[in-house]
Amino acid sequence: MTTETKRTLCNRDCPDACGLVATIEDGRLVRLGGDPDHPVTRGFICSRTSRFPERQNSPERLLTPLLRRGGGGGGDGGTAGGFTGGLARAGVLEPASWDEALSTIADTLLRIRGESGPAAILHYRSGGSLGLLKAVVDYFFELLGPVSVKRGDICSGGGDAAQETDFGDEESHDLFDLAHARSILLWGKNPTVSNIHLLPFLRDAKRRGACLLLIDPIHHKTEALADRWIAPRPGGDFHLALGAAAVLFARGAVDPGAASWNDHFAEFRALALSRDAGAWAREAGVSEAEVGLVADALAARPCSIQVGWGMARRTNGSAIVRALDALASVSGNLGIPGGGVSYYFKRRGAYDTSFLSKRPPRTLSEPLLGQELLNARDPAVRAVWVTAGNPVAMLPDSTTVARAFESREFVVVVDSFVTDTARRATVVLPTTTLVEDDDLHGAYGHHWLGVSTPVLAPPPGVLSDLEIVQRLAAAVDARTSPSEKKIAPLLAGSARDWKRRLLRRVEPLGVTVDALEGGAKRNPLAPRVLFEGRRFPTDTGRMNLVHDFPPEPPEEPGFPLWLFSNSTERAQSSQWAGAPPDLLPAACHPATATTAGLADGDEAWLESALGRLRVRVRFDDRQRRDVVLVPKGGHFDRGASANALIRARLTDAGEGAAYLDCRVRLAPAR
Ligand SMILES: Nc1nc2c(c(=O)[nH]1)N[C@H]1C(S)=C(S)[C@@H](COP(=O)(O)OP(=O)(O)OC[C@H]3O[C@@H](n4cnc5c(=O)[nH]c(N)nc54)[C@H](O)[C@@H]3O)O[C@H]1N2
Ligand SMILES: Nc1nc2c(c(=O)[nH]1)N[C@H]1C(S)=C(S)[C@@H](COP(=O)(O)OP(=O)(O)OC[C@H]3O[C@@H](n4cnc5c(=O)[nH]c(N)nc54)[C@H](O)[C@@H]3O)O[C@H]1N2
Ligand code: SF4
Ligand SMILES: [Mo]
Repeated sequence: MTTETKRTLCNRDCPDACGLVATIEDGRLVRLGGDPDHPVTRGFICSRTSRFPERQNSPERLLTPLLRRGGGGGGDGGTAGGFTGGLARAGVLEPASWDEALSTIADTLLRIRGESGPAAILHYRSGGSLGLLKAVVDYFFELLGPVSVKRGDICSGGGDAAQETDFGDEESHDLFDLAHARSILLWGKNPTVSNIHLLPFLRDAKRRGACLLLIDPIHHKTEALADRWIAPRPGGDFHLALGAAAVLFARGAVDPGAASWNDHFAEFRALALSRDAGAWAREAGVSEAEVGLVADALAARPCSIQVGWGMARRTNGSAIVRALDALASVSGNLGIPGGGVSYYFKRRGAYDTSFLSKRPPRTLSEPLLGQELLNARDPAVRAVWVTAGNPVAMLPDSTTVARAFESREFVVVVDSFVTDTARRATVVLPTTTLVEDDDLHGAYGHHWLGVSTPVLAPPPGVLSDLEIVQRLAAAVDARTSPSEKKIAPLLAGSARDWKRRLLRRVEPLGVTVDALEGGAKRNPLAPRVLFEGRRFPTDTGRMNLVHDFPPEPPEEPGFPLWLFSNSTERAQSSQWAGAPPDLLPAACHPATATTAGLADGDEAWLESALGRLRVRVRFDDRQRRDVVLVPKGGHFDRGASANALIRARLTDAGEGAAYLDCRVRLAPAR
């Protein structure tokens, strides 16, 4: 038996971008662990990726292209048992050769482009891998078209827009800068599940005596780490933040220079003082003492506000993040070590993707994709290509998304598994997994850059996204007239060549492919102290304080509970470690369940105005009585995706998806 260990980097949609150590026995992946030499990974990884060998070695892994054949008859209803309902799309997905699959794709995309123009094709790319080389797939579609692409961002659109509006830029304090914080506000953030490499920094801070507050309507494991847990009503954070600002103004604890580096200071002050702390507390669903605790933490400078990515997925979510930005600013916590309001790290900031022209093609709103696909005109969307995404399970109003995919003339899905989305495709192309990945990475939770290098060669018949578009480009070129510009030469190059090209900006600073192959390097362009001197890249050079009330989501009579569909340690979005639960677990306060006539362990209906799902009730007496919690990322065809209940609605800015403004009720399943 031969055993070897190899290093690579995790490409998953996760803030941590861990260094990985893979153990290979006789060509088979048997273990994945953390790289002890990576400064943030520190030798440990999450449970979902340590269980990745099961996924890598799964018999369900897709190893050959699939092509839908047989137009007549009903839909195939999926390729395995256990699925609810059939598909509207006729025919069956059957194995095909790459030549046949790529010829079919080239012929069809060129025909649709010729008949309806390139905008009739949509390229939808999501976060299955966050590798920077996926930009080459974008490049292919730009050269073929430009085709239609998505607009907005379901993940962080609301928060991104907030920080760009306030600061003129979006970046976070260095992770290691937390060592200077005297207090830390974990605001809508659950690092125990979704950002585990923040935990050692939080524990260090606690050992130094820093105070840690957790602000989240949901009880979760991170509470064990916090000095206090404050549970506002869902979406009540704008009021909580303004309440804390009111306390700071009333105490005279606002930074005396704040008026000089903030625009709209007077308006913000007037807004904060439009109520007293007690009134703000009532509207936020917390006690006045809790508002005081938040103000105390901010006044104990330096205070670092760590903002979760999930919280802004509300119709007032962008305004909430703006209120936190404002709090950090007026309390004097910007531009100093240990302070800041950290949301997103600029993970692409070091890389040069200027080969993309940024020509604006036709765009469709990502959070509204189902309706947008069904309604687009001049031209209608006839073909969709999906890279690294599972929109049928993961986008809101997934029933409409499913219908939209089933009714497109031509759908290509590139994935390593037959997902809810792939099941609706006309062609499915098998691609590499995270241990076969060959790419370049940044992180949205720290400043370290790295490369993934295949620890295993992909199985025969499996190609990377890069190889797929390179081969498809050749097939397209062979079919276009000699006078038409050829695409393939522009996409040529190995993964390593493309890494080098993307590293052009930081190469002179010592960040080369070779260097990254030796271990992660800090992004040399990332500042040590953000907004030093309190200068901001806005038009005025000053920070822009929020001063308007955000909209409140409409009430939905008959649906008294708020549905949370939060990250779970058992899954990476729709990719489960091990089998997904047969029945979606729904956690709620015992009183909430008994009011609906339900006992612990009962099967129940979870109903929204959009539809219903069968769930299993789990009592949790630490939760608020107005919430129900299910995991993010269940399977749509198994009747286990929360997104079948969630309306497709935009956040107040940034075209994010307001997943969390979902009102539901529980009812006995009879
Ligand atoms: N294990 C695991 N880790 C993941 C992922 C995964 O699927 N599984 N997904 C990855 C991805 S794509 C992303 S974007 C990140 C997401 O990372 P997070 O932002 O940490 O994830 P969420 O669980 O969506 O939300 C975080 C917390 O925000 C809270 N929250 C919701 N609404 C409110 C509110 O109104 N006020 C307050 N104060 N808090 C609120 C939720 O209750 C939750 O505890 O995680 C990444 N990491
Ligand atoms: N209800 C609810 N819904 C949510 C959220 C929520 O909190 N609640 N969170 C939202 C958020 S934050 C996000 S980011 C989205 C995530 O939504 P998606 O990005 O669609 O996430 P995944 O389910 O991980 O699907 C990614 C797919 O990519 C495939 N893949 C992996 N690596 C590669 C690769 O190298 N190439 C290709 N071609 N495919 C690959 C995987 O097998 C997987 O099927 O979900 C959103 N949906
Ligand atoms: S998913 Fe996140 S925590 Fe898990 S190994 Fe990958 S980067 Fe690390
Ligand atoms: Mo995300």
